[in-house]
Amino acid sequence: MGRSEAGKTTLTQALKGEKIRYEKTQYVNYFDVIIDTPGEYAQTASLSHALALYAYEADVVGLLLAANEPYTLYPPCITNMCNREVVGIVTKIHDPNARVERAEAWLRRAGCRDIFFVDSKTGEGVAALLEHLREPGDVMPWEKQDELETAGISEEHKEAE
Ligand SMILES: Nc1nc2c(ncn2[C@@H]2O[C@H](COP(=O)(O)OP(=O)(O)OP(=O)(O)O)[C@@H](O)[C@H]2O)c(=O)[nH]1
Ligand SMILES: [Mg+2]
Repeated sequence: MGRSEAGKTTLTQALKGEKIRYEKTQYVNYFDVIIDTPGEYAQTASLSHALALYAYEADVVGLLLAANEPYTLYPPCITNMCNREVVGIVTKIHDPNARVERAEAWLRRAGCRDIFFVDSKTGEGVAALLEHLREPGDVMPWEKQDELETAGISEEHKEAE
């Protein structure tokens, strides 16, 4: 969750290894394991209650903050409202107006202990986030090739089958 333009949908695409394309979020989207919410839910009091409900459907809640945001929506210690793990995610870290340390400080003040720094367009930092979210048995995209090679199967070989 996070305000509109914070980069929630773009990060969702990056986590799924998809081509990045702009798509305004108009309603809550359930991808297989990711719940992407519209920024308006975080910005509008009457809609914000929905975020509390969706948080309870998640194992991990990500509070997104773009590094170029001029102010924060997150009040101090807001993570205490939620009995799920809450991680902070700073996006747009290379924006010309990025103030990464300030964004990090805002997320720390909100109560996030683990904070990730990403540029979803280049993919920087996305692997660290995936690693954090990894569950036993998950195979990361970059491990797939190693696994096939260990098993003596090359990617071309597999495709030819
Ligand atoms: N360079 C860069 N651009 C980003 C990054 N994240 C998002 N953007 C751009 O910022 C714009 C808004 O990103 P979205 O992912 O649509 O933002 P959102 O949080 O889903 O916004 P809503 O759906 O309105 O709530 C798009 O043009 C993205 O390409 C990032 O990490 N780096
Ligand atoms: Mg969106």
